[in-house]
Amino acid sequence: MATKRLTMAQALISYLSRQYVARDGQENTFFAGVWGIFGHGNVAGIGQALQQYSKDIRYYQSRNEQAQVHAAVAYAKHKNRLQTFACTSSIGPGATNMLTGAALATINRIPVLLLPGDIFAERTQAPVLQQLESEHTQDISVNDCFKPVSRYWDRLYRPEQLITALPEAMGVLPSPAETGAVTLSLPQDTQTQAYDYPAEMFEKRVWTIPRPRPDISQLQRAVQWIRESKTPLIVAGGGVHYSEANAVLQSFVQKTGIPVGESQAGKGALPYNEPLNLGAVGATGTAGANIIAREADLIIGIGTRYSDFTTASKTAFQNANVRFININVAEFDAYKQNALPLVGDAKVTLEELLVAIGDWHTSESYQQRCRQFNTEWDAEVQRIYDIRHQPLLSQGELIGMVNTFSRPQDVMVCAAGSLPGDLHKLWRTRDPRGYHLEYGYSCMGYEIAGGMGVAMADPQRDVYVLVGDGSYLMMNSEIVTMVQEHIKVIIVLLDNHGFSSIGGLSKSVGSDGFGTKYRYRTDSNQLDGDVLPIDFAQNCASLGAHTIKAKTSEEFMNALEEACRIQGKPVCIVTEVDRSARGNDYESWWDVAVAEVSENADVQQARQNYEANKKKERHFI
Ligand SMILES: Cc1ncc(C[n+]2csc(CCOP(=O)(O)OP(=O)(O)O)c2C)c(N)n1
Ligand SMILES: [Mg+2]
Repeated sequence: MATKRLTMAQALISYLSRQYVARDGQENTFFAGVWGIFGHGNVAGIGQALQQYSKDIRYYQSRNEQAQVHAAVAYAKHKNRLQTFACTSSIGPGATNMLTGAALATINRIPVLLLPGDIFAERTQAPVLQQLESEHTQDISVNDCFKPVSRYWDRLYRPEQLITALPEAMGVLPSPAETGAVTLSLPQDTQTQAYDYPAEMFEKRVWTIPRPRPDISQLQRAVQWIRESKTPLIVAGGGVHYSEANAVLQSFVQKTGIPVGESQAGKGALPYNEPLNLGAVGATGTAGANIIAREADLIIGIGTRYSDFTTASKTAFQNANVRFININVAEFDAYKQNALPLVGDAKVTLEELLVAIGDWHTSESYQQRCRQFNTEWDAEVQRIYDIRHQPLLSQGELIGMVNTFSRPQDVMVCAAGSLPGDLHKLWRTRDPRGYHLEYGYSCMGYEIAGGMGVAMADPQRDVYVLVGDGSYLMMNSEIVTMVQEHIKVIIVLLDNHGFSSIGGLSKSVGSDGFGTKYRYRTDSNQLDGDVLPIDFAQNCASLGAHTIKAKTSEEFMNALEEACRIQGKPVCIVTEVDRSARGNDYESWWDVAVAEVSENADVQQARQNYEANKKKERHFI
């Protein structure tokens, strides 16, 4: 057997550069590169290997290990999971900085390979700098924290363990059903140890991504259920995008007359102006989608994991006889809501259903009602887009300006705060890739790093990152990486002096926005003084971004024009928005538990409302 003598890190990097995936006959490298920050836990191992193989696989330097995972995940999400990055870190804090990113990847079902450095396998030196010691075992490090947030986890004490670990990791990463974060924990000494690896390990390997089809008898039953239904509704989730099922979904909807509600991950499954697209469904849904969901006798979930936002905390589906059919490549999700599970790829399953269903369609009156909802909703969106709030802009009109200004193919990126709820309802998605919301983990700080990942994945499109002041402050450092890499995104920073979203939530639970404003502490010992003097424009300019301040709608539109002319570096438009000019909820509810006892009358009232709403929560057993 031919062998190649390499360090474990060299073997790993060399192997990664030769992994490909193929779907529908289209082939590409699976790893677009390796993100990393070096420390003593990876500089001599992975760092040396990356330098040696820099012609085969590109190294990218980030400012923060969490941010690099966000960038990788955003990249992979935009690529419909067909390509991602590996992320390397040192041991200790560098490694644990990636934990949040790992959880985000796994929750959103997005592939990313994490390579945290680990303490010496040899142990002679222990405790090393940044080592967490345990009195009970030496077989533990902070990297064990990755176990619950990874789909696959391993620690490689010996270089030859790579030979069996890597195929297992690759069995998970490109798998539509299994994917998420994969963590290979790499002790710093093991990374540098040499071994005679089998040469065939370094040959090009293509992993075919299957399109599994559902069980035929389940499919026939599903057809029967659909034919029996009078008021069915499709709930489109992220799986529609990942499977690239948009076109077949559109044919399915047009042929069967079944309307669609979209989850955050599923938004853009259909264009906003497809007549039977009711838009956002659930806690942040449109009136039409939520009314139809409430009455529907059949829900067809496609690629959705039924988060509480999608189901309005299990209150969205109130028809006593409602049944569920779930099309999902992951068995775990397919069985949710006590559904008839069609375990399979969304695209081919819809193709099969389309044939099997024949000429059946919903009644003209039902379709007419749904089309009416679509039209009425668009008028509501326009009303909000047209608001000219004084003296500060409202968030809704700002979303309207970005939407109207951007081209259909451009991408809007967001993750946390009050923006996601407004965007879910108000963003007119014209292209399946146009709406990028990380709402599985809704992680403050994802926005800018994520926007960079999307821009790297698709340089033909302009990327608009919509970010609140809170999220911006939590993680803005990848602006520097974009400057370094000549990457452009347009960051629209909405300054409302703190957490408008949680402030509103706090009010709704009777707590008056406590702790959610960016204000000075005063003699009353509360954070109720003047607003903090944060100069966001100077802040992003200091990192190297082209920065524009805008106050009025006219200034904001001019700023967008100016932003379009800038090339090869990030642009940041800083604008103040009115914290109190918030969007409405439409026919929906979200379960946030309220204090059962309190001396505060507002809390008592909130609790009463809470208990009344909670009665609508349903089990589907
Ligand atoms: C990492 C992280 N910490 C805390 C939260 C809880 N949280 C959700 S939104 C939010 C406030 C966001 O503030 P900002 O970005 O200014 O947006 P705004 O609410 O003002 O629209 C907080 C603290 C979160 N989603 N992510
Ligand atoms: Mg804010």
